[in-house]
Amino acid sequence: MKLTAFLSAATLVASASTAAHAGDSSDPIVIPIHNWSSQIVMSNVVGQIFEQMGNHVEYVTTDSQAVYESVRLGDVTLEMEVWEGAFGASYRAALEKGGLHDAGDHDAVTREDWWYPMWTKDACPGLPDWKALNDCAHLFATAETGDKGRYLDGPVDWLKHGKERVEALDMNFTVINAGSAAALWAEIGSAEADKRPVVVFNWTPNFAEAVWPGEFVDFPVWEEGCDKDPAVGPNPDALYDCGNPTSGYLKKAAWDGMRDKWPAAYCALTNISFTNPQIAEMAKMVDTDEMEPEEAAEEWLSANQAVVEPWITSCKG
Ligand code: TMO
Repeated sequence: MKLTAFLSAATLVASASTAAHAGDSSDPIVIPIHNWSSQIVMSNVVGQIFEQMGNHVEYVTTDSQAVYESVRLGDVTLEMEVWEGAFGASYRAALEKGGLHDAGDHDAVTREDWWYPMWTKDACPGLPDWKALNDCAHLFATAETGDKGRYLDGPVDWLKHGKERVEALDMNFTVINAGSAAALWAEIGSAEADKRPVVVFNWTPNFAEAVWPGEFVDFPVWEEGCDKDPAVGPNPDALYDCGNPTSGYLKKAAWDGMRDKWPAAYCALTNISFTNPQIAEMAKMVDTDEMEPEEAAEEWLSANQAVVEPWITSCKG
């Protein structure tokens, strides 16, 4: 295996030892898996790094909002993708209660919001302004939404507050939640043949930007407190009357106990940082190339040895 060759070449695995890092517990590090591809691949990449360091790893599929409570309680050890737009509120709520902490930012800058493939703009040239979108709502009407436009939001656990935003800004749209990320790509794909205008939830970094050129809708600029204080944002009586942050963070979060229980793995976690292109590539391997996430993670690791090595060499327990 290329990965094994790399790791032994880098002398990351102590010769005949199964526990290369004597300081780390032999209990499994519990890594949560959610319902979008980059998170699944990245979590497997990090799990495989930990295993090569001599740790045991267990993956659990969890709700992407409830996970912050699980990390806080130590039932889950970490979270690799804390997206500011989707999860900032749940993450902050857990931080306030105590038990988890910020394990550092990825290099990546993120955005999650209403998005359209570029052909949509031909039919609605005032885009990306949200008021222009609203004036074009009839272009997005379907049998399901009557005379309102259809906005296909993400799965409910990403909690985009799409319905609240539509109300707060008095928009002529009906918000429909997709059952899965795949339903979003199917919606864009089926609109492509006849260049039908569509507006769906999307994010960056993601594989989609390499497949369908497009733009995010510009909503009233995000201000801190827009989800907590009605006075923040253009509608003085409503929450969620702002877009999501346009240059959001992507954080790692860790259970407070991780530092003492698995010090070497924790050290590596704090060093790990993925870029926008790396994350888009991880998503592409699954969503475009149709690889299994574990396999994508192995391939990503073997192709990125030089990236990974500095994250772990300083962390040999
Ligand atoms: C949480 N997500 C990256 C899918 O917006």
